[in-house]
Amino acid sequence: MTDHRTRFLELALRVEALRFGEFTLKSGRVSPYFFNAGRFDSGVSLATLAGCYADALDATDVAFDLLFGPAYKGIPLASALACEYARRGRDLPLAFNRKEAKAHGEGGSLIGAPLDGRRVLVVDDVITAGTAIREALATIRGGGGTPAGIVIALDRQEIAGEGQSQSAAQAVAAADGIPVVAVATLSDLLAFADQSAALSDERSRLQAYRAQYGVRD
Ligand code: OMP
Repeated sequence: MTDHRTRFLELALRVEALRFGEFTLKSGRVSPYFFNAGRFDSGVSLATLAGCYADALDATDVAFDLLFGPAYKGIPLASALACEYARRGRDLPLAFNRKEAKAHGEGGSLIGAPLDGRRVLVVDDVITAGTAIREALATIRGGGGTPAGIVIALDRQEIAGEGQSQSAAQAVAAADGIPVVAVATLSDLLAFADQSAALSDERSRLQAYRAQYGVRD
């Protein structure tokens, strides 16, 4: 497993962004694990996470010239990634949205650098069925930007619905021609769990969940 995956999974477990138990997801599925990006709640944990995003992106040839963080959880993630790129010598424009459109002041739902004519990278936390990501793509197109890629911390590698063979991330990539880059996937988590005595109890529950809702990669 490449280094940024291991660093990310170790960090996520340490700050309890990755937890095991019984969780009802937005899709209604009951999952034996949950990823809560809100737990990256300090400067060091966010900066370390941003380094993992940047390393995952560096391993691809996705080209972009603006970072977009969808409200709410994408906002600190995209901001931290912009700071990480600045540290690496690249000053990227940054934008995000608010969920409630504002009629007064500057108005509208987009904040930050203008999206017009820009190749936009969506920076978000997790993909399950792809609903949140599709909303972000629509927001970017509505603002005149061209979605050029999506980066997430965790790809849960789940099919969007019954009878489908692609994961939600694969479906978005195929339908929109937009590459999805994940720092880590459920497969990576399973490989990590194989090497970790502390996660030995979780392994079979994760495998059973993947057998029901997941795709093979
Ligand atoms: P989809 O819109 O189905 O892709 O699910 C992504 C969203 O689900 C995230 O933006 C979260 O609101 C939430 N979520 C998590 O945060 N962590 C998980 O491990 C799973 C979910 C989820 O509900 O599927």
